[in-house]
Amino acid sequence: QPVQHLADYRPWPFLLSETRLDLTLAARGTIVRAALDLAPRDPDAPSDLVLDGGAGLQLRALTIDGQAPDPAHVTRDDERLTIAAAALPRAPFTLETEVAIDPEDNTAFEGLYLSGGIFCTQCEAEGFRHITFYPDRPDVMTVFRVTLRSDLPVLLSNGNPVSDAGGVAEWHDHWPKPSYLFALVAGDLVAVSDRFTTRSGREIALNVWVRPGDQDRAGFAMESLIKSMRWDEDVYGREYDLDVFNIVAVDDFNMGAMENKGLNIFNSKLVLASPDTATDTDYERIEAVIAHEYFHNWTGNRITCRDWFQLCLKEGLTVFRDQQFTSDLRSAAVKRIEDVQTLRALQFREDQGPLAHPPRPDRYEEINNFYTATVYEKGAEVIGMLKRLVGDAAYARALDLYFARHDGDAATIEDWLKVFEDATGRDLTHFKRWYTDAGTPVLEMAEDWQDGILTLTFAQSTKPTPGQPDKPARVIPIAVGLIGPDGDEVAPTRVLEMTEARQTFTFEALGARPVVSALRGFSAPVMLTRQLDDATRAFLLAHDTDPFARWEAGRELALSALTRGDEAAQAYIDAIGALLGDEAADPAFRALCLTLPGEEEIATRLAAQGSTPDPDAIHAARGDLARRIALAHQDLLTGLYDAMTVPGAYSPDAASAARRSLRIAVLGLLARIDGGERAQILFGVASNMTERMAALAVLVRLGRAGPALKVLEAEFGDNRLVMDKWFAVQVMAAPPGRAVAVARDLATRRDFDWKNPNRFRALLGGLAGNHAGFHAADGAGYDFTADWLIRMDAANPQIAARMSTAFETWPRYNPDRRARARAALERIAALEGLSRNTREMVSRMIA
Ligand code: BAL
Ligand code: ZN
Repeated sequence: QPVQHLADYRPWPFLLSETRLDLTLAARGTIVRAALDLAPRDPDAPSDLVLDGGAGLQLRALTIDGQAPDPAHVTRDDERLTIAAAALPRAPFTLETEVAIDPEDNTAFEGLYLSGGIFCTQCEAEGFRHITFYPDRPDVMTVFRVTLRSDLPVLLSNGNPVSDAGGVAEWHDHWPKPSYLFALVAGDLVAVSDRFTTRSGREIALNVWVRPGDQDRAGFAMESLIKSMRWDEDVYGREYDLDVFNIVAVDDFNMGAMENKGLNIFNSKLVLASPDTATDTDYERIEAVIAHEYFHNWTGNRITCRDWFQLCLKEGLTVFRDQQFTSDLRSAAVKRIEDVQTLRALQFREDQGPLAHPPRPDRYEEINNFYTATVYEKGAEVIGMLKRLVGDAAYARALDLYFARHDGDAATIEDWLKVFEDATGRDLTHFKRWYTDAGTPVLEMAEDWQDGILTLTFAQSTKPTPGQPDKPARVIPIAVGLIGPDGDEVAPTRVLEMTEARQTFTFEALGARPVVSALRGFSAPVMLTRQLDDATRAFLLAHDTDPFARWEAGRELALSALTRGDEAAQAYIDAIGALLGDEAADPAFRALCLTLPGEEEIATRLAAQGSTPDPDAIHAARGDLARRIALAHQDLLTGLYDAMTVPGAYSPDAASAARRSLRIAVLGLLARIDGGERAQILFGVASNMTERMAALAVLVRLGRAGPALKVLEAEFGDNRLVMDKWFAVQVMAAPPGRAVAVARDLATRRDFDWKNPNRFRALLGGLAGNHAGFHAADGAGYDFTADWLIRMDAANPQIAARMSTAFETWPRYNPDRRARARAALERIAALEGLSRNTREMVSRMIA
């Protein structure tokens, strides 16, 4: 497949009014009969009928209106089937095909496959073409009628059930949809069921389908679904539109979950939770992803994407909506800080390296390589900026217009921006750069104070990214507040709208020089730099009324302590002391302030400043600073550790999770001076997985986790999700010098079922997450990872290609590491038969 270009988009030359599928399921030789009601878009301009579908489809029959076409008019290659225009009627016609496929051999988990005896599908982005010949593109939307034939007890597809008897089930989805939203599931499953009454009084049957025995871990997913349905009605006025909503958990899944119409399929780690097996983070993630997939019903399914370049139209908006949902249900302040941390860890990192691309790319070879932090998380940030610029009321009007105008459409970013223009009268031509330009702008702020007037001068610049050497200025909303010398706010938050490369804003009639609280709420995804002394940062950490800016002040102090030596470290340690004693602050907020920036984040910061990060030095500096904090505040920390116990039975609610998060942050610090005693005790007494895993991570870091690992394995050896954590923590928290050896050892275990994406990610993702371990000076981390990418690529190209991003930062390290990383990447690139997925990723990285 050649490079795809946005500029080459053309509508499909046929209209498709209905798709009928009839599948007789078998591990080998599943028979798929498809009937497509087609008509030429323009009967006077005959066109060949080109259908996607590759070598894996064994074609058994093909007819047009019941007649087999002349074989001379039918051609096939590795990716598609073409019927010449000469063989096609000028009027509406029905194309029928029959193919055989082998789900059992499908280790790529794209199309129809088997996961532990359950037949399931994953069709986004281009999986449907592995099931039958089809116009597998998102702008071809139609209604589906599906018949499933199997002895398995549960047979599910999209839409509403029509009948289910004697091993044959029929489903009808009357909402037109593209093929990527098709799904089927067949298996021995049981449901946790409930009902939801929509605001217009319609009764919806809800089911979360799991393996027999897992029902007691599916209740939280159901609660989350009901909350999501209510929230989308209350906040966006969006009601559910079928009679049933099914969620199915499967163990082998490339992504987190998938929003197929009325039949969401989930990675089991994002459905199953119980206090003894799942952490607070797991619970929060389950709640958010259940919501995310549910919200797609309107932002993604009812309004879909015209082509895959527009992926952020549905993903950015749906991430933005799930972030709002979590903010409303939990702590908005904590959620915002967590989202910024994720953005910086994944998206800023992506923007800084060879894989940088805009939220709406204009070329790709393999679309699966663009399910990225830039499309998802930055896509959401761009919507947050739009909302900030137009205001909440105008945002709500624009969204209502979007749903009214585009329901049933396959839409574009241009359509999206036009509804904002029409709803607000604004011209968003300049703003659109956020969608088309890659890279993270650096925003420099300078202050001037004279005669009661404060002048702020901002200058923005963005480094070149692949294919985009010039970076014109963008529209940047900069939320600013002013704090007086006594700590009181003297000016409420004002959103400055920067549109030029350099721009000045003034604040007048001020009594005394205030301290500027800038980029409040992280009002734009930029890197703010300003000359600020540590005392002023400490002042902001103590007094800023904006929680993000307050946390950010502490973050800057921490980074300064980690990169500038002793004096800066003392300023940070003192400021942390003040925060530890601030009992009015949310414990989760205090935990976020107390957790030092990760090693990867420190490396990203150093690289942005033009330095070469040294992974071992970063690891050592971070450990030293944590030890100094623990020594300086031993009494306060010990008091907090005892005070933050959560009495009673475990509950995953935000307030309880907040206390546990502070206790865990404190545990991590105290372990620097108590030799891991508290962690040892906590691991033994805790009955919830949150505290047990936190304790285990500490013990692994200290090299004394052997007995605890054995205990956990004995207890949960047959629980895949717990064992994934067990694999991951050993590699991620290992002392860097041991990380590769530990990973190598674990990879030889019988239960290292590497074809399972979760297990593979646990081990290889664990190593990639151990910054100094992955970047070991001898290149062992690179070599080990490359070996496994090569092996995985032959089985599951999507997973190999995504994991290859472990290498995306390689150009920022020293020449020796660069040479070793490059050699590992070149070894992959030289491989014959490498997938398109991994080839594209590796060649972009070494371009
Ligand atoms: N559409 C792929 C999975 C998700 O983003 O919801
Ligand atoms: Zn999504």
